[in-house]
Amino acid sequence: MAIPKEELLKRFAGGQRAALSKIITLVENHATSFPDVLDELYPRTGKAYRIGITGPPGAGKSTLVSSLVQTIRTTEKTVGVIAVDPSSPFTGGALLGDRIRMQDIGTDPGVFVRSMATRGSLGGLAEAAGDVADVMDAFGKDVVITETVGVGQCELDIAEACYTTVVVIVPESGDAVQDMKAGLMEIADILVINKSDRDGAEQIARQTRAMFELRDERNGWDPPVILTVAFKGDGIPELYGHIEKHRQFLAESGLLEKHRQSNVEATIKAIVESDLHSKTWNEATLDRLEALVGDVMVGKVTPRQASGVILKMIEGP
Ligand SMILES: Nc1nc2c(ncn2[C@@H]2O[C@H](COP(=O)(O)OP(=O)(O)OP(=O)(O)O)[C@@H](O)[C@H]2O)c(=O)[nH]1
Ligand SMILES: [Mg+2]
Repeated sequence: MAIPKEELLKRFAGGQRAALSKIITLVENHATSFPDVLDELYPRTGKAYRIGITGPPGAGKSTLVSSLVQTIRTTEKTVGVIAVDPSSPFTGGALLGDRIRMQDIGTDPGVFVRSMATRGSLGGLAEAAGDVADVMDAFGKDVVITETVGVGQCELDIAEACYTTVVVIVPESGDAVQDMKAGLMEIADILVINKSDRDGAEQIARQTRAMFELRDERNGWDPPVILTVAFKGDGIPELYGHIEKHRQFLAESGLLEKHRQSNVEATIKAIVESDLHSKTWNEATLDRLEALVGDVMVGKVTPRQASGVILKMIEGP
């Protein structure tokens, strides 16, 4: 690392954006210093309110986030944004493009935006997204918004690790509502029908409200359904109002504390699992694996017997 860790942490504590950016990179790349750095920062986390925004590709999530950030900024709160594996670049049209309303957030010192690509073998995407959110939290962001494309379980998990999950769909999903992946609807604390300047928005709103009425209330919270036109900012203050209401609901019912606890549990498990994984596969076990594959192929051992051999190697004598 070019800058010594102590100096980097000092700059981070002093509110320097470059240090924030650098630490996120360390964390993302699993640099050797990253567990230390995260441990140093951990006591400073726990203050940021975490909002997850998820939905199908191209639903207008980034545009909505830009607009939401502007609404939040009118309250002087600072915001961190994490865009996980966006199919279109967050810093492109939606953020800095020709939409006058969107222009400010890219240069606003109270806003920090970071895109994260899918991680290869370095560890779980969910774990990394959680770590980056922790870093922004420790930096002092009042709100951290994570945008994920809600198509995979991992992305849904990331969204649900946030305190308030906003699911964004579009009128075109209308016919698909019945067989809409249950997962997406299940995790919604707030449902947004974006692009409601298009036909069918009211209809899908009615359908989804009916769906929500049929199912059991989630711990006493009824997910509101809101119509928005993200690039005009229509419906965004209303959305923020519902996010605040949900936050209040969680705090007063004690569910926020429970949510935090289950996030801590998930984090500990994820670290244990990823450490076990990296301890398992070293040069010796990988060599043995290759040999065992051959043995299985010629019928000398079964896959289960082969895995027993590997497990014995790890457990030691
Ligand atoms: N008509 C209409 N178009 C919108 C609205 N909101 C966003 N869009 C457009 O939809 C397109 C996709 O917007 P994005 O904000 O990039 O969508 P996204 O969901 O973040 O996309 P991915 O991150 O790639 O999944 C852009 O061309 C936006 O300008 C809206 O309310 N109405
Ligand atoms: Mg996006």
